[in-house]
Amino acid sequence: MRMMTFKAATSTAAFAKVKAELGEDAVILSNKTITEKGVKSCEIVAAVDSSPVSLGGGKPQRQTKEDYVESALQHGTSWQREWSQIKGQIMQLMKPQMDLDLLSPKQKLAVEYLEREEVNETVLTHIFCSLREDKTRSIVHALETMITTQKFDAVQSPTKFQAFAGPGGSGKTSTLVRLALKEKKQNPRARICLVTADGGRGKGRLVLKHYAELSGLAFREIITRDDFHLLQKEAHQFDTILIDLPGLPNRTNLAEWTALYGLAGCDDLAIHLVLNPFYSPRQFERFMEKYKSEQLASVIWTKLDEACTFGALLNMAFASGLPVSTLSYGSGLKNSIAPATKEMIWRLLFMRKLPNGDIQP
Ligand SMILES: Nc1nc2c(ncn2[C@@H]2O[C@H](COP(=O)(O)OP(=O)(O)OP(=O)(O)O)[C@@H](O)[C@H]2O)c(=O)[nH]1
Ligand SMILES: [Mg+2]
Repeated sequence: MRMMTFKAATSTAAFAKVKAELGEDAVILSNKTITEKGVKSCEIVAAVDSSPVSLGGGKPQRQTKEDYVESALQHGTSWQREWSQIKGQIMQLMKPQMDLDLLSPKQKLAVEYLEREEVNETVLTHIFCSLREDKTRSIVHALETMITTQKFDAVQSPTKFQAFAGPGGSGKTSTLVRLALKEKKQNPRARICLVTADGGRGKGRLVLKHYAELSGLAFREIITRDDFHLLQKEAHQFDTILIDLPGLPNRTNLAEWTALYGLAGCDDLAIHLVLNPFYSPRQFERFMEKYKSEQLASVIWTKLDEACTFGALLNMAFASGLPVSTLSYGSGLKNSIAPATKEMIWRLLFMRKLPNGDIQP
């Protein structure tokens, strides 16, 4: 057993060091906040079984380029990739049966349109099957059950903690600030607390602190799990607590992160996934895996004004089953966000019309 102590400004940074040094199999033995010269930081003690990996024992052999390729082919196919290969093969088998001439001309046109809008094959197959049952069925009817919307209403929500997760730069901090300011405007007496868990990254923290001070909102910081426990203790003072999560390091997934900071066991927490429509299909697959969590409550789509197609909204809704709560379509904090409705999503999909009425080229 090899045991090591790691110190960093935040748990995220300390955890990244654990993974880099001890690898994926490291076990966390303790995780606490320490204060040195008045500055709070995180200390993690982690251990890993140090028995030799090589079956042959002795000195590990130097790997050649061929070894790397061989090893990638042998071990790189995680169950995800295998599943996506199987899915691809099923789709290939389905394709000859997906004869669009079996649909009415109007239905065929709609399916072809959605294909151009980058709706993926899984979703198209589902739509095709639904339309084939009834030649008079409209495309909107077929799509109706595939996507749901749910307004983000933090103050009215029975869930006190609302966290925002998503890839780096997707618009988490801006969305949180926009929603907080909107809530405050609608309900000036609402007791709103803004929380940054983005300690290591100066910008998001400063933005939140600035808007909290400007709008008379409370501001807190989570550096380690102790801070989240403290926040839970004072939660009764607030109507809603909005938490800005950091973009997670490459190898860390949301479940690991929430476990590390003590958020995972909190049943008073909803996490909203902030995404942009223009990521590649492979990236979406990766995000599905990285951000998988039972605490996920909705998807927030941002940067709609920078997208050319909107098929991703449908693909994600179908794959995750999550409702869409909010749409954002501008870089400013004002007039750039709207609660999602199905009509807005149909207009995005079929007319490329943003919630403010602008048409995307
Ligand atoms: N065009 C456009 N820009 C947006 C939108 N939402 C956010 N942005 C911009 O995207 C950039 C990143 O936004 P942030 O809110 O800082 O993103 P983040 O996810 O918090 O980023 P990290 O904390 O670094 O992971 C900023 O310049 C925002 O102004 C949007 O809907 N449209
Ligand atoms: Mg941020």
